[in-house]
Amino acid sequence: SSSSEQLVLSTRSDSNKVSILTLNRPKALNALSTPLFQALNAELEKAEADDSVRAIVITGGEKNFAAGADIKEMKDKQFAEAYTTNFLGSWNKIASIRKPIVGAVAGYALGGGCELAMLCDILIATPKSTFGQPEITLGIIPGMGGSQRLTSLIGKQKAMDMVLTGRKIDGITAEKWGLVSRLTEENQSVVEEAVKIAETISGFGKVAVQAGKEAVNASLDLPLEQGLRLERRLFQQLFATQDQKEGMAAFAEKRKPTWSDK
Ligand code: CO8
Repeated sequence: SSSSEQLVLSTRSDSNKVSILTLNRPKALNALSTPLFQALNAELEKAEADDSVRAIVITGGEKNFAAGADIKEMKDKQFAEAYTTNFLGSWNKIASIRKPIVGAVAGYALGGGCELAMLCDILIATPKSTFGQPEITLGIIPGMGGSQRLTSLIGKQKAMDMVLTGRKIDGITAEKWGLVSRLTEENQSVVEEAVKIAETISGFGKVAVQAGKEAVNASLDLPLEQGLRLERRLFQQLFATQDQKEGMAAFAEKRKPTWSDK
């Protein structure tokens, strides 16, 4: 099929190390239909399995990230069907990817779009982008982590404000509140900035990068003492890697390290 029919476009950065996945339903503002999410999951699995891929960028391009779950698809859904087919259950796939994921948000990141953005490990947005959880205006609530991840990112009072009033915030506010890692400057491409960050990560040793992601994510699930124990174990284990020897030798010898990913 031609690329215009593909719901998720898959390209590579110049170095070939970054897999760039672009949501491609521009006419529906990248509304997240089940087929779109199946396509995204398939591309994520491919990127995870491909040794040449060191980091992943998820974006909707320079116009819109995603205006939410596909309302037209959900409109007539019944409880029994939603429950027995585990509607939205597969949307958790992205949380199991071990390679780092950088999200690039321009335009709307609403509802499921905001939740997809929060599932990225690092998030770049334009100052004018729009984040929100407007589900309440549709008679529902967030269904893909919006009530949980949003609260851990921005705190209860602000999360309640967004979830119960449907309040939308711009990228500048989202960055201030901790929902976004970095904002683009005027005239910068949000996708290019995200790829640059993914390239930076791609330049480090694979084992340490995976351990860093695992350790930070553990803090969201574990009580502090268990999280610290997991961090210490991972830290100690990294002394069994060649990359630790190389990284510290290179520092001592005032040269650039050459990572072996071992
Ligand atoms: N679903 C389906 N179609 C959509 C969606 C959507 N979420 N958002 C926009 N579209 C469609 C519009 O229907 C329209 O199609 P058409 O041209 O055929 O009429 C086209 O995209 C362009 O949209 P608009 O004409 O509305 O564009 P505007 O610039 O006037 O407005 C807005 C942009 C403000 C973003 C507006 O489109 C809007 O309010 N969209 C809905 C936002 C929303 O409520 N999102 C939350 C959805 S619920 C949700 O995500 C639940 C999450 C549950 C778990 C996660 C699952 C993914």
